[in-house]
Amino acid sequence: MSRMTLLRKEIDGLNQQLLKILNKRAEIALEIGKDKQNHGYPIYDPLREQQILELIIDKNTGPFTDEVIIRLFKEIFKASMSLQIDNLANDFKISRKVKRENTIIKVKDLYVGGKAKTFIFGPCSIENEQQLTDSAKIISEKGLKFIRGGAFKPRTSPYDFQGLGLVGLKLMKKVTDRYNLLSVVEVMDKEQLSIALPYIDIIQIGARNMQNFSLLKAVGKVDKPILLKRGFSATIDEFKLSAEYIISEGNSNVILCERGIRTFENSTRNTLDISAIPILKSETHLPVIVDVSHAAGRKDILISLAKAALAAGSDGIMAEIHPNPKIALSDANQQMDFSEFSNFYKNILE
Ligand SMILES: [Mn+2]
Repeated sequence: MSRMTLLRKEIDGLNQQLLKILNKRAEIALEIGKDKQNHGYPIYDPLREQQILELIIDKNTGPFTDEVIIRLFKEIFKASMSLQIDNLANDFKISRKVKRENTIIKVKDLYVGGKAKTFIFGPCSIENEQQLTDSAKIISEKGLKFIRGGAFKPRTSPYDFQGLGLVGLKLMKKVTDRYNLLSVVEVMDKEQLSIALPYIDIIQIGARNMQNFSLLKAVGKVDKPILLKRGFSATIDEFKLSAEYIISEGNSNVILCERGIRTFENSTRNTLDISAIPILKSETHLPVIVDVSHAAGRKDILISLAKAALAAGSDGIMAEIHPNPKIALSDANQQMDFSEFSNFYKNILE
């Protein structure tokens, strides 16, 4: 055997040892990660890292320089830390690893997240009895069961229409009773939550409140399903953690709603993140639905977006409709009139 072959054999053997040692080290790091979580300590401990590096450098006799050794070990630390973080995330209550089967949410006699797709249509804001009744009527005529409508509106400007509040909630209750529908209504704070609870069926947490953690904790304590919208600047991981906030308080009936994120693109109001759908479906066990209206901010592409969302695995579609969008008090550009709505619904079912 040549000298080269022998040396290479030796390298192969050392690699095997390194591999074993690295994985042994990773296992211990995972144990430490668990302990840290149990005590509420942060995973990353810069002081400890500094001490480890000093110990190592102290023993370094080369030929690698201290700088190279530090770089190599920092890579090992980084890999261990992401392993610890991934491992802890697997223990989350929303995780598919904790619960393999889909969560199917029962809302009265209906199910969200089961075989049947969920369609939620309705006006952006509840404006008056006629507008809401007309909307409920067409929804009901199509055999649909959910209606959306805002009573408290999170408007970008304080001078825009802020919603009818309690009057709107009472209208919603009246209309859903009459047409046997279930309502989805947003609340923006704990006070609105307690006001709205007797009148509505599904509580919506809007994009702007996705990280309102005290509100998330509050809705985690109620026994009605929550439709949680993704914040327009929130990553998928942040979105998942917001759902975890709700579930960790006891309410496991959370519907995730992708509604577009803010990007440099301005042809649409937001950019619908189709990738979020299969990722959320595979990493969590929760139902995922897609709000195409707020993603697009325009009506002409809604059929394509809804079809794409359903093809990507969405459990349902939400969109805004209005008997006369031109005079709508909010989101006038993106709400479909009833003939557009009929065409939209017919097309997405194909
Ligand atoms: Mn709207």
